[in-house]
Amino acid sequence: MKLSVPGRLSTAALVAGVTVVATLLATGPMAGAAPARSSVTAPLPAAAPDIPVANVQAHLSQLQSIATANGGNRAHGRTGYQASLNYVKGKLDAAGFTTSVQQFTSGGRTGYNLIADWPGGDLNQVVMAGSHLDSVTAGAGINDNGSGSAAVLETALAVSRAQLQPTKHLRFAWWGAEELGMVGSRTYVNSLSTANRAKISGYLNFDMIGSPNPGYFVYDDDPAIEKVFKDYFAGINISTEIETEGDGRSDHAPFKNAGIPVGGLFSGADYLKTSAQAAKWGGTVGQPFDRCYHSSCDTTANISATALDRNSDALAHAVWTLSS
Ligand code: DTR
Ligand code: CA
Ligand code: ZN
Ligand code: ZN
Repeated sequence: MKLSVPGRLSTAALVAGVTVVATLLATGPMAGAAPARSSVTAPLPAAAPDIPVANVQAHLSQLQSIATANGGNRAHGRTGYQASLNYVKGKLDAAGFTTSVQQFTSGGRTGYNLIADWPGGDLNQVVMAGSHLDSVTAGAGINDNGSGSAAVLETALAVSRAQLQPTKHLRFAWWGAEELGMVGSRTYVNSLSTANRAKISGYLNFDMIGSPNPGYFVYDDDPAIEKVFKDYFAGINISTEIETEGDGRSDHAPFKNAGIPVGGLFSGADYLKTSAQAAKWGGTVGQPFDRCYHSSCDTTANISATALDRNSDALAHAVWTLSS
């Protein structure tokens, strides 16, 4: 359960507050006394809201239905990927985001990235959160990577519900053709001018965050971003480990190679959970974190709702914190 924290005070409210205090001092019993220091201090950065895991799971159900209706997958260059992108884009357009679709070709097929900007914030300081939307051809790709895509989508929708006014500019992304070698994210980074790359203060990646036999792994590429995630999990008494198997294995790699600070979360793939890990996280020793990795059984049944919930809330916390 997260405490509800009032959102950021608007400037008008702040001015009104100062005006009221000033008026009371000028006319009340304190009149003529040395002016008191303003009792209004700068508002604390608003705390992120709880991300309803039921909402995230509803997105996963939609992605599952899309795969089922499109040959069983949501892979690059197939109709299931296009339908997945249309679903996510429709939610974002309705929520007030400025969306754009970036087209590219890979393996003789056309691929697409979806970029969604939240209007406002300093365009010279852009905080990005992203995930790959494509699956492998073997299946629906619900944990890999519907989980990351749905959590990033629901966090973006939470930004809209809150009408967040962050100091920095927020941009969200859903990448195509990650499974072919981070093709979509590399296309995006390569398309940026040097000046526009420099404006990205951080990129947060979420690829497999609902594994059924979950671990809680935090990317250690940038210490400041890593600390935001580790502090969050410490606050809910969940141990974390440094993510060690993924260097270069997901969409943060092109950003890191361009010198952009990166971070992210991962709940594990085909590696086996050790007894030490099971002692702190529960689950099954000697089994993969996700036994359906890149398989047809990567369906909505292949998700730990607890891991999905915790990682979605950590994602929102990082977005709110790093953009404040
Ligand atoms: N390459 C990702 C899965 C993956 C494997 N190891 C890591 C580490 C960090 C993030 C992702 C991954 C995929 O198959 O999509
Ligand atoms: Ca939650
Ligand atoms: Zn994969
Ligand atoms: Zn993946």
